[in-house]
Amino acid sequence: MNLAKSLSIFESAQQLIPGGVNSPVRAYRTVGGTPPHIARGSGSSVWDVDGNEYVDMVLAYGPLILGHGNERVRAALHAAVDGGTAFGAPTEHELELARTICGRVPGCEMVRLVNSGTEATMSALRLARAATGRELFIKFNGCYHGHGDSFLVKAGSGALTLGAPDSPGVPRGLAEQTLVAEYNDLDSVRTLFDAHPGQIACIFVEPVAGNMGTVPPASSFLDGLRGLCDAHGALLVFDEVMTGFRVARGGYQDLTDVRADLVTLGKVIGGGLPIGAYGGGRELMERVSPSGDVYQAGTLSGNPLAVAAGSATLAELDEGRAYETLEQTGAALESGLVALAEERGVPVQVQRVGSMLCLYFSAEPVTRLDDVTASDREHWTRFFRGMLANGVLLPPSPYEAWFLSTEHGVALDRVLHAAAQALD
Ligand code: HOZ
Repeated sequence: MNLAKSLSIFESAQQLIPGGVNSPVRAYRTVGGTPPHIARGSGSSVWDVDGNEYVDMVLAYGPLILGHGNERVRAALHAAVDGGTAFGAPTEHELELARTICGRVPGCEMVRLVNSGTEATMSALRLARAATGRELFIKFNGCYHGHGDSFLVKAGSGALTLGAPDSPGVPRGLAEQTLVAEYNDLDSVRTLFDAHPGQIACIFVEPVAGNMGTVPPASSFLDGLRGLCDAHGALLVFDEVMTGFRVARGGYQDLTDVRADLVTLGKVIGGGLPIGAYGGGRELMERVSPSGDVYQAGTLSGNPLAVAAGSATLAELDEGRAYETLEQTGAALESGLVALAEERGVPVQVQRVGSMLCLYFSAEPVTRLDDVTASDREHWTRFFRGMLANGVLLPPSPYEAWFLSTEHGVALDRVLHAAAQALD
């Protein structure tokens, strides 16, 4: 595969941008080789600057649920650009997006728009601390909630990929306020509550862990967290930056009876533009400034372009059979991958929730970070390279979820053909 132009850009970029990239895993440090520098995308495909085409399973790490260049999203963006790109003043379109979010996410009576998932989680944590008057909180080993200081403790995603789940630069005093439990292990959560009675503000959890691959919650896990929060006066925060509007119309809460006190969102609600949001019950959200005393602000929050792309994306998802299509494509990919691996006698786990999934080289189901790190990473790297050589772009890390869009049905044969080569 010719990547000459990508290589030349990458070499120059490394002189001006740390590692040559604006987010760490993009640098391909753990998989080796030159990251293809992308020139354009359409539907399920992207093309790099050397003209190579790939089926895109990265999809901007989740936002592009409609694929690249959806017509409705493009039209909404053109109209927004023509009307003005930022005002630092409220707009009617923000209200429309807030109405859509609150109309679909269970328990979300009010929502505040911010600029990224990281901002959403930082703000939700501040709110939870203020509302409970407590400072400690629980997160799970291998979960990732953006790069806010409090969350860079046993973090997943790029931090885990690059071997820095606990980052230097996070003040020790702050990191000590972050308690870490094991995903899918209620006893580890119970132990923390027992050790810190009356001091834990909230539990932050990805209802499907998507930053150590794809790890679904065990059947009683989320319910158990709800019970523990209620018993100890703590809040339950679902980080749905990844799962929100992806796994179902109202996010993961549509797939469970468990209700969170606060939900953080991002990715899909911006349709590929920078956005984040946090929402919850009215009483809690009214603590946010200026209705309340919990300060949080942003020059570009509720940005007209992001709001337009997000509203168009959510409107498009509501038409036709978007979630059924995503489920069918996901199920076909899952069964295809499993069959290919079985034919070759390669032990794999394909773990999937709707249109997010991950393939682990492991004989056993993956339920927590230890299982993830015990899977065969060298085999995964060979597989990644084989997929790339055969025209399929996966996230360059065994700890990131793969994503599908409503446009990926037509690309399934290409993905499975590549997988057959990559597994040989
Ligand atoms: N939340 C994204 C997926 N884990 C992050 C992507 C990135 O680190 O660039």
